[in-house]
Amino acid sequence: MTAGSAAPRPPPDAAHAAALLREMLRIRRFEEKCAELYSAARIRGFLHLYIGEEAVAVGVMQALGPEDAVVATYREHGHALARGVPAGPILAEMYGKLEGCSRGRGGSMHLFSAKQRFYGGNAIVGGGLPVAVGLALADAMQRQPRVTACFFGEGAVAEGEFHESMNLAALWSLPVLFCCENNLYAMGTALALSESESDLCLKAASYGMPAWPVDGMDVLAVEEAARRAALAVRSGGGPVFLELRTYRFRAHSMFDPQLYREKAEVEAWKQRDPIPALEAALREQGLLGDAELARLEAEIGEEIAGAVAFAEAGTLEPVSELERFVYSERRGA
Ligand SMILES: Cc1ncc(C[n+]2csc(CCOP(=O)(O)OP(=O)(O)O)c2C)c(N)n1
Ligand SMILES: [Mg+2]
Repeated sequence: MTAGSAAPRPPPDAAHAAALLREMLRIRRFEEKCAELYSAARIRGFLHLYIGEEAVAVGVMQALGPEDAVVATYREHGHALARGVPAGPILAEMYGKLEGCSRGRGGSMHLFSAKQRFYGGNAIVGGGLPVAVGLALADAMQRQPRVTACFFGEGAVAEGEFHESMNLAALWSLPVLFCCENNLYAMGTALALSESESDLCLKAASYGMPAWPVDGMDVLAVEEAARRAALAVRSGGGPVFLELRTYRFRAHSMFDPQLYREKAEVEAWKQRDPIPALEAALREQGLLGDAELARLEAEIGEEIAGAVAFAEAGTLEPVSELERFVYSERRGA
């Protein structure tokens, strides 16, 4: 797969397109700050950045309502933000603080928020798929017209859990929207080097499920496909598989010399960066100017500064609490 052409399409609705731009920029600036805080050793452990892939999470979230559920991977800061988990508790989680959305016990890879029906943050490759199928089974049994959106990387297709989950979801016609983020690499392994069949939609089709490839660098295309897919899933048509073709601009994690890909390839994909592409489309239509963009950046900067202050001011769990949650607690105790 090549980076393809950079041809931003005219936005259909200016206010909505501006909201999409804002969401993608929030994620980009938030993660740039995370990288900085990681270098300063304020954040420790693993950190996987989503930079370059923002259009996928932002586009898909447009098709979901608060009643729906989201399951993601360890590269999930953008999904959590776009789903409405506040930036402060996300950052506090990365700091290992009690005020974090998982009480500081999960870190970057285990963001969780029941209020937003955000079920992780799953560090095990493919581990989120059976969780999503279980959530969808519960919804189907309760006859709730809900959708569970399950994000995972193309590396997950090598896992047994992927096949088991796809099979059961299709067999039982469960309301899962499978969102495969195909960024071409699983750590340093290119898809074509690990799969005998690298057409991911064909794999999904083998389970009898509708499957479409989508330009994951075009937020409007992602939203359109996700809306169509979510409608089909919600109306009882069973699962749908989207292959979202995207690219991560940064390393796999903070430790990765990136010897497995050419700099020219990275540069070619950066030409398709979804944020400047949408900015350019809005500018071309006279819907965005320097002043609006500066205001947007200032608002986002303020939100992020607030999140940093929140995380910095947070507390570390006392050692006496460390054994809590090893076993479930009696309710009301
Ligand atoms: C079951 C399992 N095997 C191996 C790993 C180590 N590992 C972490 S990330 C990763 C690559 C996954 O790539 P992909 O699914 O394409 O997601 P991406 O990182 O590209 O978003 C691997 C092999 C793991 N976390 N879980
Ligand atoms: Mg990948």
